[in-house]
Amino acid sequence: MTQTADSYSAEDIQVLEGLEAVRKRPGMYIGSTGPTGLHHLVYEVVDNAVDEAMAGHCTQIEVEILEDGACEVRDNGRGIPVGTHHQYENLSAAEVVLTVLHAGGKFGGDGYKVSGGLHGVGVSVVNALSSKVEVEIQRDGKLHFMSFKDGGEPDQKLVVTGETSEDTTGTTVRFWPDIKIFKEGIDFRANTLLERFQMMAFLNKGLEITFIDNRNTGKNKKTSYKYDGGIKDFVQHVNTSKEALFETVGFFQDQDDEQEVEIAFQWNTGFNSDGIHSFANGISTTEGGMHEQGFRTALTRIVNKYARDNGQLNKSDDGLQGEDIREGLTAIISVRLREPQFEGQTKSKLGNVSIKSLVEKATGEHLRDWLEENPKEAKLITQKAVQAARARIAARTARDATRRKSALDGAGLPGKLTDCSSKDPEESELYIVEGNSAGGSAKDARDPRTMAILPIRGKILNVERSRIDKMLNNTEVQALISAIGAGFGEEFDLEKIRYHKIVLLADADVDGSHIRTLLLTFLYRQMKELVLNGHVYIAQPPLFSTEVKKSKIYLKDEHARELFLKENPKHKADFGRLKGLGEMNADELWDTTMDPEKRTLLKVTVEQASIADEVFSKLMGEDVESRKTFIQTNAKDVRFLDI
Ligand code: 0RA
Repeated sequence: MTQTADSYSAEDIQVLEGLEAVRKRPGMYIGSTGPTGLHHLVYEVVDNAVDEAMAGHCTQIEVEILEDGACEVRDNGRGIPVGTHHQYENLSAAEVVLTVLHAGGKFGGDGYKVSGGLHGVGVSVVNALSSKVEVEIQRDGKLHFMSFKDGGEPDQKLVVTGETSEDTTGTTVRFWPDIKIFKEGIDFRANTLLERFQMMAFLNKGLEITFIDNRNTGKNKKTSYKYDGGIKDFVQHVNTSKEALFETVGFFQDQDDEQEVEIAFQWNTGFNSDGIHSFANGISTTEGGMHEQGFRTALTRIVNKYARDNGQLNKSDDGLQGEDIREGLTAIISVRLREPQFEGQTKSKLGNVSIKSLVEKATGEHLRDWLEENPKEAKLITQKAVQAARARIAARTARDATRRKSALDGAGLPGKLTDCSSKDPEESELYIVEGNSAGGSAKDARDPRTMAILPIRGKILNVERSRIDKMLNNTEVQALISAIGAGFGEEFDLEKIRYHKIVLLADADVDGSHIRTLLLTFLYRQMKELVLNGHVYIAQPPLFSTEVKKSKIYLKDEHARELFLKENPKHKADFGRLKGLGEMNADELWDTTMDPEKRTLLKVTVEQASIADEVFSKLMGEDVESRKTFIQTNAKDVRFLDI
């Protein structure tokens, strides 16, 4: 017999009021009701399954996007408990997990090995923000089912629907995000999800996460991640498209009563000195924090000591600086702790002081031992750091020269820049335009009050493959730095940016996309905060043009062309494919691409900095083959872009 929810008890009502609060202010629980918030729903359910894995009860998680756009998450964990809940006599524990805020998986009390962090809001939040939720539980030799509708109203109370073997356990949660809440759309983006699942698989050694996309766009596409080497594999992955300085990936771990740390590291021959990626309870800490500080401090001390003890630094030599030692370093720091404090602008900086001492002590001891045990690698590391120190000193000279030079250029602005008249960065936009002729049109087209134009000629220098001293000699790079006005590298100061929107405007062809990636790489490597804080955009010039009654009209993309054909079935005139921005005059460029009322700009976001790191290296690094393959297979889909 099935029991239907035909009468509400006082408890039911209380529960529904809780979920109603979530529907009233979704932002408070999932950050936003845009794409980011939408994807949080998936993470929330998957995080619960990962908790099961961390507690040693789950080895496989499968996420499937169904044809109708629903998301299904299956795991082989213990299954959500099905018995009566001790506090709510009218409800099963499973119903409590799905309908009571913060009831999550947290009533097990498994010490600090429970996650939480940003996404620990509970599956009930997913229920509150979905138009329908179905849950299947395998536990105690039985199959159970329950469902909810309209943001958590019980549709079908928990019932036994069949039998299963005693030792088969697991949970399936299927949910349909509510379009009334996610007004911008309820379309999951496969790459966003994949990046996160891959990261989770790296951070949870041996856990297999499979993603299946059954929508038209990705018909039955299946991707699995499973890493038996955990974060050692993560380091290897980030370094795939770089040239490793040596084969070995170093690894150590340590813990005290309250917290634990794992670190994997390897150097590559590149020049990037922020290849440290850190995580706390499986959440990416892009702004760093105490765990990173502890690691950096110990790293600098230990490598300096090793270099002195082994004669690579003489008594009279200056010490190696942290950045010298970090040049070419890829390291993953993963910590787990009881109550992570997330601070900073994007709440992605770990504030717990206690973790600093653990990481510093662990790195001090284990890295010292590792260097002693791996003398060949240790020598390569110290030699590279010594060279980096020399380059740093050369760069300082070059930088001073750049500063003097820009001081001579009037207000320090590059001659090629056509600035806007507004001095308010918040409303000011910098268009970086490929080529002088397109630059000319953009200049005529712009709103001179708020839009500045900087034409960039040819290919700017590939920053992934040159040290900073060489980069600074490049005039295009100099112009970019001084136009934006906030410095670069470690000295970059977000407060000083002269424009809140930096818009890349390049042709929709292969050359254009190359330029765009070069610019993105430059901005990501040298002005990371600009990217992380959402100031970088990509303009979308139309792809097609056609004529209607002798007047030219432009169509944004294939979709727009199809729509147009549907509405104008008699249209037989050709569709020209626009090759360059130069084909449009100033009015057309304004109408189609720059007018804030009509344009679409893609905001560049980096979902997972560590994965982006690998992608950038693939695009820009030493390994020509992997770059070619990547550009060929991803030419149209610029990754880590979100609208
Ligand atoms: C509450 C308690 C326990 C597990 C879970 C919830 C749980 C929740 C989800 C959500 C998706 N998959 C899940 N798997 C488990 C602990 C179970 C026990 O103590 O036996």
